[in-house]
Amino acid sequence: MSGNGAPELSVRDVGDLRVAVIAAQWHEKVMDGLVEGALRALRDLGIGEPTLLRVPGSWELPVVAKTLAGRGYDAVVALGVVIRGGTPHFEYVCQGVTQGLTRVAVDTGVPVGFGLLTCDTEDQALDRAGLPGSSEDKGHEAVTAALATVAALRSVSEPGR
Ligand code: RBF
Repeated sequence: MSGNGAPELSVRDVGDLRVAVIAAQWHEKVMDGLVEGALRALRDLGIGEPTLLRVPGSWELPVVAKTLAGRGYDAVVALGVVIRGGTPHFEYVCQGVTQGLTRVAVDTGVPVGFGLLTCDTEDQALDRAGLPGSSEDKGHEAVTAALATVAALRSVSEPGR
């Protein structure tokens, strides 16, 4: 799956939202890019004081996302990087995290931005990390998508406005 075809989202009137960003710590340089992209997106959207929480690895993202979703955040954004190694761990970690984050969003109704990179190589991950020279900025995209989803849900919960 490539990033080709990603939409240009326009998100407005979200400056009042409470947003939490959860970031794993494996693959530091890539994570630095993802976190910076996410925080830049939040600044651009007028969200001045997001919560940023660091967790050890991507595996820990769902449990923290679920807890924060239950504490009144309007959106949670999960960032992590998993690089394929020589063991089957890659598949297990990616599936567990993906299914866990899906469950959090669907079970709680709180949009979860999916900023988990699952890559064969570190170079691929760097190319998606929003760093100088990267072709994609997945941290920024994950924030924008989560807030666009909150805005979409708001528009149906207040019909006619
Ligand atoms: N966490 C990541 O965020 N990215 C990785 O690439 C990654 N690779 C791992 C490979 C193995 C073999 C194991 C056991 C764990 C890995 N983790 C990785 C850590 C995982 O997300 C979690 O933090 C730890 O397993 C502790 O629960």
